[in-house]
Amino acid sequence: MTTLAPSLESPSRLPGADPALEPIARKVEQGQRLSIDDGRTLYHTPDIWRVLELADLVRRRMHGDVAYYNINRHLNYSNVCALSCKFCEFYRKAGQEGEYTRDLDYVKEEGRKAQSIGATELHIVGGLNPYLPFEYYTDMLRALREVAPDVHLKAFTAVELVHLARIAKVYKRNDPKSGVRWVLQQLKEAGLGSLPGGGAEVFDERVHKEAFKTKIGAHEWLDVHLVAHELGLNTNCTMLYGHVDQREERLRHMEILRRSQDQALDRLGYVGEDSAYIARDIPESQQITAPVITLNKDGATLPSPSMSDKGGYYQTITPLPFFPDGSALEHLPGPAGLENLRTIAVTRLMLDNFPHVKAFWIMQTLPMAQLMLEAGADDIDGTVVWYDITKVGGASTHQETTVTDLKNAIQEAGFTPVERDTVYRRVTRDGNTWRAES
Ligand code: V47
Repeated sequence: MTTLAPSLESPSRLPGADPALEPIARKVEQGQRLSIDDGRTLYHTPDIWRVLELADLVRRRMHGDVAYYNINRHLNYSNVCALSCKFCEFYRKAGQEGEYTRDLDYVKEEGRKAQSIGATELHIVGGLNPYLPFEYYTDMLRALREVAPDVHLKAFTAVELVHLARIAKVYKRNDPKSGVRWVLQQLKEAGLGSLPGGGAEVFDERVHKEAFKTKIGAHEWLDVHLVAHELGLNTNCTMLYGHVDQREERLRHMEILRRSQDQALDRLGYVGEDSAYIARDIPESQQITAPVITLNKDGATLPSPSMSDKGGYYQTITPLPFFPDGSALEHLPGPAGLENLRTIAVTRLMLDNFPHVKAFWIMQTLPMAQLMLEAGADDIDGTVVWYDITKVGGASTHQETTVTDLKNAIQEAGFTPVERDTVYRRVTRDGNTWRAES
């Protein structure tokens, strides 16, 4: 595969070059923040190759020729869920065929396996199971800490954490953050290392009402991540797109996340530029007062390993393409290849203060994830092993790839594979024994 030349000196010579992209290219070259209007142009231009090329430029400026993978395992502890989100094929109701809830013995066995194969991370999520007590979650983390002391526990989406505050009876409608803070403190004490990025979907009232009405909305999702950041936990975020959402709504989702990251980086002492920045097209109630902090310039410092002691920011954005099979939105086609490529590129270009963009190979497929490394992504996630949320192309829950396949895919795309841990420290290993560079 040849590398798209990231030169901005001469505008793209490909047929169909769109002059509307050139002012955007200048901004990208200078590391300036792109507006939602720019995002619209990037999404609608027929010159998709130029969009990919620009995203590649930013990605190489931030990460050179490095592409990350990790050795991880996913653990879905229960698929019983009080919600019935229309895009979801994972959830079951209690008593329904296929429902499961893992007991502590099962969880411990998964932990032991992760520890013994030298995995650096367990990614743990489940449905909002109304029958499990709060102690189930703290016991699960403590048990895992015991049997898998070296494995980072990245667990529970914002949606689960609000549910946990409710079942622990600490959730207050007029002050949701205080209950979530208590929950996160308990979980952190029990061994929680960071939060995955699920449950964000698309931050938009219309989409919320149509596709996941009873789930927490943007405000609460963002509040949970804010509290996590205040407690020094790093978090990830996602964007589930290609169902009832419009591109316009995705761009607003990106803008909201970008401002939330400005706020997190500002708290950590990063120096920003424009303190009077107003996020256009975002309701007043969602405006955040924080300087604009971009990381996509030459010489900008990334929140890096040395920052991991001083965590509290978003590490990664993972755009997730919608898979209709088995969901209540099965009649929709879901996004196809070029839309997925373009969305990764637009995400890289808009989210100028996110260190990493992940092409989650499980949902993108490994061949597409390779292409995405040339279109803005710098991470393809890991070995995964068991994954129950989506089964792309009729896959079973067993969705495993080997380190050799991940490295080959990265190398074939022209990049240098680097194993990382959950907080993006480089990993060196001798078989199953590993060490993260500090
Ligand atoms: O929250 C549910 C999404 C998410 C479908 O943080 C669907 O590193 C597509 O969040 N089609 C779970 N997507 C996955 C997730 C994730 C994955 C990898 C890495 C990280 C990270 C996070 O999957 C859910 C929901 O948004 N989802 N159903 C579907 N039919």
